[in-house]
Order: sequence, then structure tokens, then C-alpha cells
Amino acid sequence: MNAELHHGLRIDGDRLLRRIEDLAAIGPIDGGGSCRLALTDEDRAGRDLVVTWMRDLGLDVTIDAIGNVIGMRAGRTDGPPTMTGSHIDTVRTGGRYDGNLGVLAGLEVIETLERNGVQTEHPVAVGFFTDEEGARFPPDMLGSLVYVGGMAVEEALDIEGIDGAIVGAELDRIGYRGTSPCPGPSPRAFVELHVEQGPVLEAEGVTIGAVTGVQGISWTELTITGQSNHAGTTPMELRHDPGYVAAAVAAHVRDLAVRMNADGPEGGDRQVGTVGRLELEPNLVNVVAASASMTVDLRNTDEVLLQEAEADLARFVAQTAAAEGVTVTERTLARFEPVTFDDRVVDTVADVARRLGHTVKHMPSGAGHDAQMLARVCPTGMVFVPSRDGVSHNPAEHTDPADLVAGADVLLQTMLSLDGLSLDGATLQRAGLDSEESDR
Ligand code: HGY
Ligand code: MN
Ligand code: MN
Repeated sequence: MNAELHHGLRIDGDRLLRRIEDLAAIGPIDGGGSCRLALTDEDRAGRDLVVTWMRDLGLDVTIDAIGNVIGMRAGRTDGPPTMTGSHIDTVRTGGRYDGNLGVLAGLEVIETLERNGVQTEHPVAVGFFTDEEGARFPPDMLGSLVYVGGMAVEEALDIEGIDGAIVGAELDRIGYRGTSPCPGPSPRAFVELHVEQGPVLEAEGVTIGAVTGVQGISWTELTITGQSNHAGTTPMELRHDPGYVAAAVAAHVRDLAVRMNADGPEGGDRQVGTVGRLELEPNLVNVVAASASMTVDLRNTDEVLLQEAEADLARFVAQTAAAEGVTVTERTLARFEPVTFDDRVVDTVADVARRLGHTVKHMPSGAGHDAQMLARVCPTGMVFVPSRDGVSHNPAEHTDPADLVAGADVLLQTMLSLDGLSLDGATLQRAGLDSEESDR
């Protein structure tokens, strides 16, 4: 795919970096990050700021029934837009680039077109999707999942958060339950810029990731119920201790992932497993817990292996619970199969990056992204830039300004290249992802 560079255009890096700072200042936390959990007052303030920027640019702004916000700039012809975007909600300990970079770089791309009087053939759009993180309201990528018809909006509006809040009521409270219908109109193509959130690009000294797809995600919530008792007087053989079972499961999740990778392909880093949430009740030093609530996050680029990991976990939980005499209820919080992006978009990203003089690596994404939902309805791809020390979901998240600007320029030229391509709809998603490849 020979992507031509258009008009020698470059984004305004200072303007982009300024907006990143301005948005990061909403919901600030120690360490330079932000906390804007989905549909909180901080999320509303972030939304209001970005919508103001969209309107100042003269974009046609729509808000849909799950709170997704899309700003559109007209092209010479009507029809579906070439779209970019990401999310501006964060985890509680968020950095300033996760999601925010993709939305603000998309805005910067459109402002660059506007200021240089460049008219595209097709409309261009930038959006932010509701609740990408899923940290408050599971599953993750909720807004984009509803946008592509993966979940009925009525079901999404009824979701209860970890704090007991309800999605629909929170959307009303912050004034972002819009009138545009869900599912939304499919773009002609979608490309998302995002920080890698992992160590690969930095370790290999590569500036741009041409993302080939997203690994499968499995989130399970376990509620373990036993018998609360006195920590001092209860003999070990008489205990039914949810705290013990929860700890055993957490240790097993780590052992399972390590074992699968050891058995896997050379240098296998495919299986990951995380216990991110673990709460005991009553959570007191001298009381055998009555109950434990925990989450298990399993991911793999290979669907068959991910299912094997899920089955192994289920067996271990059942055996351990039976031996300890506790009961366990399981609830699936999120379950998405691996997604493969459209070669035409992936190759355009790589070609553009090379033409701009950057090093490029084809690679899958370990993190979930809105792009994995848009891939269901249109040709989709992603652009990665390096994360320092591979750190993310942490206020210390950092990407060098030069890399932020490089990513935004690749996004600009990729969108212009896609504008000139006759994209005849989404390619079928192949099972599994391309393995990591050096430059193609
Ligand atoms: O969980 C994820 O991978 C994403 O950050 N929502
Ligand atoms: Mn993200
Ligand atoms: Mn994230």
C-alpha cells in the first residue's frame, strides 16, 4: 500500500501538548496523572472541555444515547466519515495519555486540516467513547461496544457500577445522555492513536507501532462466601475461610500464566493474568472473613489458549472452594475475543510512518481499545507510540513529547491516505493475531 504524504502537512505539536496538559488538569492526582472515572463529575468536566474545543473548531457535534460524543467536519462528498478517536475517561490512578492522546490528536488533525484549508473527499470525525476503562462500570469499551451494536443500549444503561451507581442515572446526572440513536452510523474507516502501555517499542528503540490487532479479554468477578469466625479460637480444620480461597486463587492466576508462557512459544508472553480487585468482609485483623469479592483479568492473543486458561481457573476455583467448604458465585464482567485489524489500514499506518522517517514495528495490543469494537463494523487500525518503562494505568505514565507529535503526524497522514482509498467495508476478522513482526 503506497501511502502518499499529503501537502507536507504537519500537526502543531505545541497546540497538542497544551491541550494534553489542559485536559490532564481535570481530576489531577499526585504524580501528574488524572482520575476521571466514567460518568463522574471529573469525567463531565473533561467532556465539557473537549466538546468546547470541538465546537470552537466548528465541528458538528453529536451525543448518543450512551454518551458517546462525535465531532464531524464535512468533506467534499457526504457519507460515512474517516474517523479517529479514543476515550477520555481514566482509571482511578490514570496517566495523562491513555485515551486522551487519541482524542486530542484527532482534534489536532482536524484543526490542522482546517487551518491549512485542506478539504477531504470524505467527512472526517473525531470521537470519545463512554466508559472505555470499565473500571467503574464493567465491561470495558462499553460506549464503543454499544456504538457498534455489540450490546443493546437499554442493557448498558442498567449496568450497576462498583459503587452502586447506575449508568443511565449517571448519564442523566452529568447531562450526557444524548439523543443520537445507538448503534451509531458506521464510519468508512477508523484509526486510533494510543500509547502502547507496554515495554516493547521502547525496548526495541522503535517509534511507531502498526498495531495488528487486540488480544482477547476475560474479566470474571468471584464472590466467595464462608463462615466468619474468631481468628484466635477457631481451629484450622474447622475453618471455611474465603480469605484463604481468594489468596489461593490469586496465587494460582499468577502460576497459571507463568506456566502457560513457559510451555508456550519461545519467549511466549502471550498469557497474562491479574487479580486487580480483592475485598474481604468485614476486613478486620482478628476476624476470619465472611466473604471475599475479587476479579480475575485473563488475556491472550489466542482464543483457544484463553479458553484453556478460563477452564483451568474454573477447575481450580471449584476444587479449592469444595475443599475449604465455601461457596463461590461467578459473574462475567467482560469477554471479548481477539481482534485482527484490517491489513489495508495497518499497512497504511506502517507506510506513512516510514515515509515520515520513523521506525515501525507490527505488533498486537495487550490493552483493550475502542478500536477493537470499531473493527466489527469498518476497516480499522491503530497507531502506537512508546510508553516509558512500559508503565500505564499509573500516574507515572509518560511518553516523550517528540513521540506524541510523531504519532499525531502519522495519524494525520494515515487519515489523509485513507481518505483517498476506496475501502470496500470491513475485512473478515481472522482468528488469532499476527505474531509480532519486525518491519514488513
Ligand atoms: O482494560 C484495558 O485493557 C483497557 O485499559 N480498558
Ligand atoms: Mn486506553
Ligand atoms: Mn486504560
